[in-house]
Amino acid sequence: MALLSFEKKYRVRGGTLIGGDLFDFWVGPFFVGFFGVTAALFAVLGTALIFYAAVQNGDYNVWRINIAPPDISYGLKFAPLALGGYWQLITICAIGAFVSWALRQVEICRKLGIGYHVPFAFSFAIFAYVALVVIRPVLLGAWGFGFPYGILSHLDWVSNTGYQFLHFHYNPAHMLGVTFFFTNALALALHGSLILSAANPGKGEPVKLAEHEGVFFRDIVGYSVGTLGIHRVGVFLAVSAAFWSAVCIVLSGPFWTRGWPEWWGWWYNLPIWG
Ligand code: 07D
Ligand code: 07D
Ligand code: U10
Repeated sequence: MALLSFEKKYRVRGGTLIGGDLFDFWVGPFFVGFFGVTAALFAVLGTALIFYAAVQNGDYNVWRINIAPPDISYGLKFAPLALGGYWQLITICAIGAFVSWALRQVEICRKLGIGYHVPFAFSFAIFAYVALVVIRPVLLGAWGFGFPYGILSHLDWVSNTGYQFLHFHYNPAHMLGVTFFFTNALALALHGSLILSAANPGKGEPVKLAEHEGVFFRDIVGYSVGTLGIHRVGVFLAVSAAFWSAVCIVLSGPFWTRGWPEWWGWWYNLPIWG
């Protein structure tokens, strides 16, 4: 079915999670929905707050923007706007926008009658963000442990936080996160190149299909995961990367306070060394 006539067929009311017919319509290509409205409101408000707070700080250069969380001394209380309150409001808007976006994906899946795989996967990114700005700060007892909002300043935070644990590469969950990110790139390189090699041949050559793709990998590594399987591998690798990242930062501080190299002491203490 051509895309446009298909759209006409599926663009009918129903399937919303909340509000019934309210906002159950499209604007141009976009489905609106209740969560489209909340996503837009949170995103516009959050972005406006970032720029307003930046101007209050006297930052007119986008690279220098730095909206810092409150000082640790405020604990888990609200801080005055200029002293971290903006960061707190922006965090609320960001979570509101990301969660609305995920729920809007759910509503569209329901309308289309497809699985919830996309919102499931996106929720891992949201989890990683919430781990950084809510879960870890709450466990440590102060919003001040969140990362500052700024292109360069958030890099300073990552570096400083890493060195507080002496050598962050020794964090075992960080190892898993990094390994999954790398494996994810490997899998996408294999998949992208394999599809192009078969489906986009030179001029005059016939297009090849799944059999060729599968046989290539059976010939070279003795196994093909299959055309559906490679997409399962992809989702698994990608969500695992975000999941172990979230774990690695929640462990750092709330559950492990010394340098990460020290964690590996259990290795030297194994009774097998005699
Ligand atoms: C390509 C999809 C498109 C998304 C883009 C990002 C904004 C921010 C904000 C003006 C892959 C849009 C950016 C809306 C504008 C202001 C105040 C996704 C793609 C193009 N980081 N990070 C970047 C965010 C964290 C780290 C770039 C966000 C953690 C390192 C961009 C978050 C840690 C490096 C950015 C977030 C961390 C970066 C490119 C949230 C651990 C880089 C991002 C909400 C995860 C790289 C100058 C990209 C860079 C970079 C955005 C969180 C580490 C500005 C929105 C605290 C080490 N981060 N980041 O392509 O060049 O993502 O930095 O959690 O080297 Mg970051
Ligand atoms: C948090 C982003 C969520 C985004 C959302 C959506 C918008 C809309 C709009 C485009 C998780 C945002 C959307 C804003 C945009 C439009 C229109 C993703 C998030 C919800 N590290 N490290 C990681 C590596 C070192 C340190 C993760 C590598 C050093 C700390 C990953 C190396 C030290 C933290 C990772 C390396 C150090 C991390 C990041 C190499 C510093 C974290 C990915 C090769 C001296 C962070 C949850 C991630 C983390 C994290 C990789 C080195 C410190 C596994 C490859 C040794 C403190 N590092 N790192 O989490 O786990 O994505 O965060 O050296 O906090 Mg590390
Ligand atoms: C394509 C395609 C298509 C097809 C296809 C294919 C592309 C058209 C037609 C072809 C595809 C395939 C054939 C499949 C390709 C496969 C991949 C790309 C990879 C898939 C990979 C997975 C599914 C799994 C990946 C798993 C990962 C990344 C995690 C594995 C983890 C590790 C190896 C550990 C690394 C981490 C370390 C070292 C840190 C260790 C820390 C911990 C584990 C935590 C705690 C630590 C310990 C307890 C460690 C203790 C350590 C000890 C005891 C040391 C001991 C040491 C010893 C040596 C004994 O397009 O369609 O169809 O077919």
